[in-house]
Amino acid sequence: MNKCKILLLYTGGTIGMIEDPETGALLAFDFDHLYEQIPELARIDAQLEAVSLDEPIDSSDMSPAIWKRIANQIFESYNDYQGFVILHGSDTMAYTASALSFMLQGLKKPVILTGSQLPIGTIRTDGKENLITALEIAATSNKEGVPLIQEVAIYFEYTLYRGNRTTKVSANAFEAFQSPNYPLLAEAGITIQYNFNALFTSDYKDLHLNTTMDERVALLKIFPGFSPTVYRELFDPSKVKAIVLETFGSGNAPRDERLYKLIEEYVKNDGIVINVTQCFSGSVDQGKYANSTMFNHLGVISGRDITTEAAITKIMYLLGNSNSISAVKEDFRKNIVGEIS
Ligand code: ASN
Repeated sequence: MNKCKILLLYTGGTIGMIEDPETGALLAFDFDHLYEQIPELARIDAQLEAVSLDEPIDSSDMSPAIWKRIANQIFESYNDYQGFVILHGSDTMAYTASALSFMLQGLKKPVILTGSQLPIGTIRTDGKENLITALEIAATSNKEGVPLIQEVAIYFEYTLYRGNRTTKVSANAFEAFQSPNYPLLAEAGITIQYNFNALFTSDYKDLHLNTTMDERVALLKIFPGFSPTVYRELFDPSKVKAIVLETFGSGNAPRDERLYKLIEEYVKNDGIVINVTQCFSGSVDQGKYANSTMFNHLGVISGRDITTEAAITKIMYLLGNSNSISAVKEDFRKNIVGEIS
């Protein structure tokens, strides 16, 4: 029987890093190093092919330009593989997973990001298990040969998450990710238990590629003592097309006349403001408290239970693909790829 083919894309991250002998700092290393460290890869029940970014990066250097390269690579080789595994640093993995979910719509095959907290060469590395199980999940199909996972997902520490619902929660723990507002897609124990009801399936017949992202977006976190005048420059729609505002609790902000006026003027001139919560879990509910009713009057869009990572990449994607501000606003409210309830 023919083994299924999986494409492994190596972008960098701790998984492939080694210590600089002079400074002790971790540096991204080339892909051969990774292969040498995991001889088990040769025993995986799938035919593995690998490609690497020309220069592997710490994921802190991730950018929309690299998202575009990754998405193009998957789109161009889509028919040749049963699934795709992306090795990626954990720091910005949730952003990349979110961005790819918007760029590649209509997936009928898995795109699974994984990485590690400890380099693959270290004895207690989490990288081996993460990579081997991610590959196994990417190679899994049902009795009819249809891939089980048909979306962008993150596999980390025995757990498979919807990519655009995840957030990095720990810089140290092996359990680096969580998906606070959406159930787990699968858990790996002795067997891999899939949560079939939680898996995404697209209505599209074919894969659609849209890689244009508008980077003229900003992220602003409210805090007690927040002084709106400090941010006056930011509320300039000729420079900043959209602002994701991280507010308190269910979407509340100080009842400050200066903030009200800034947003009012900005929205009147076609700026878009999206309200997301600073809380780890739960949802924005504009109008629940008096301190959020102003957002409804101002035409601020409720991000409901979307993650900040998904909100940023979704608005970049929508602005990149439409010139109509009203269409962008309308589309932001919609659930496009399972990113919002
Ligand atoms: N700095 C690393 C990265 O994101 C962290 C990691 O992969 N654990 O590339």
